[in-house]
Amino acid sequence: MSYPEAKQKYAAIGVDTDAAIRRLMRVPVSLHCWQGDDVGGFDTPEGALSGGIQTTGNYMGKATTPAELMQDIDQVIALVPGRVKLNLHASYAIFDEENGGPVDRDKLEPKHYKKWVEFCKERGMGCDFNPTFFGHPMCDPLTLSSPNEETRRFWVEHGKASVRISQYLAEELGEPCVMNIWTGDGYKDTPADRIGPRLRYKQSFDEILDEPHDPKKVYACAESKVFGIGVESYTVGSAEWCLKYAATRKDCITLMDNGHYHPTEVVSDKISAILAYDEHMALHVTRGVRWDSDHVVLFDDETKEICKEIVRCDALDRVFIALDYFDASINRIGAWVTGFRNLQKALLFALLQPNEVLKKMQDEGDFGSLLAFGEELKTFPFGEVFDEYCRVCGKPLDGEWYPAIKAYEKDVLAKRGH
Ligand code: RNT
Ligand code: ZN
Repeated sequence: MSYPEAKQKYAAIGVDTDAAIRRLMRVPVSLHCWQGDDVGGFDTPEGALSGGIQTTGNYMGKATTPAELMQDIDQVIALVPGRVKLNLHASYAIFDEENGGPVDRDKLEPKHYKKWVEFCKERGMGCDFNPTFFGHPMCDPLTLSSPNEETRRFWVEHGKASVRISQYLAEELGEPCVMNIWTGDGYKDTPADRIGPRLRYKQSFDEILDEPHDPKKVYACAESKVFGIGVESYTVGSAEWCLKYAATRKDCITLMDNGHYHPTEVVSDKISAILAYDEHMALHVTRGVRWDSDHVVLFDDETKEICKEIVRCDALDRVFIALDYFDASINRIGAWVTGFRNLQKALLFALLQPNEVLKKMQDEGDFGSLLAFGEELKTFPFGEVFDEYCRVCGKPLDGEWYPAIKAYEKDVLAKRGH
């Protein structure tokens, strides 16, 4: 089937495929820099990840310098359709002689991200930011909820520095910066005091967000989690804590990571609940597999359902979409591109649903038709429309891009010697 034929099939059910393609081209999706180097960063000597997250695998050619990571990100950008925004962690600070050399996380400044700003400007991208509350000797193991005041202060200062850096990124790049606060604070075993850490966490968040900033430029988020590896029994920033915290402040929104809930809970069902109250929310799109919350995103039912919800709520401008996964067991760039393309597919698929017709069936109580039609929509000629989307974006179609990954592996990754 050709694209014009597919277009006609969709037109027959009232869906304009060209309009869907045009709409999707304007939706920014935040590309997480941390898939390129197993969440390593550049600001501390290589050590174990902490905070309940872990990468597994040791595939060749991981990026170990800013130049390598930038080169890899360019390779990803070359192979994905859609509008890319960069997502940085504070640990990706670039220190050099020009900016005075290394500083600790509580002393980070905008100048340590100047090279990233240049990188984004050259590519016409915005940039999101994340303070990094893990993989550092000052995790005791708690950070913002630590009973040790010296530890807590260090991390609050890191948070405040991150607000200033986020404001700088937004101003330099002319696109809002989503600044996400996630920590792995919690305990392996049942704690004796659950409220103490949560009260200190609240105080720390308040101190960080009281750092002057423009909430139309910096969208601060609180990301919750249910448990992490080594942090199985208690998480300070639980779902309830983060929802309630975001509700207390006009300058904080909810970030939901779909790998951070109980196995039968779905984020797709939570989006409309948040949007009924809040103008904005943010997502980390990922895939949970048993204990791991960070497998490569697939074009699977839940990813589709999340995207359908964003579209059906007419909220493509209200929900900040970011990716969050890290797989070190396969070609990292192939993993990055696969997940990004799958999210683009899910968004396009959502934009190609005859949502008004389906809604009418629901409102009229015609659930038999809704079920039958919903199933038929799954076998519409979606692949042709996705091909056309890639063509319009000037990017390789499915079936055309993996050879570039193989060539890059041979020409670049294999020569890195690790
Ligand atoms: C961890 C959280 C968090 C991190 C990134 C690196 O469980 O999902 O968002 O993955 O900040
Ligand atoms: Zn996340």
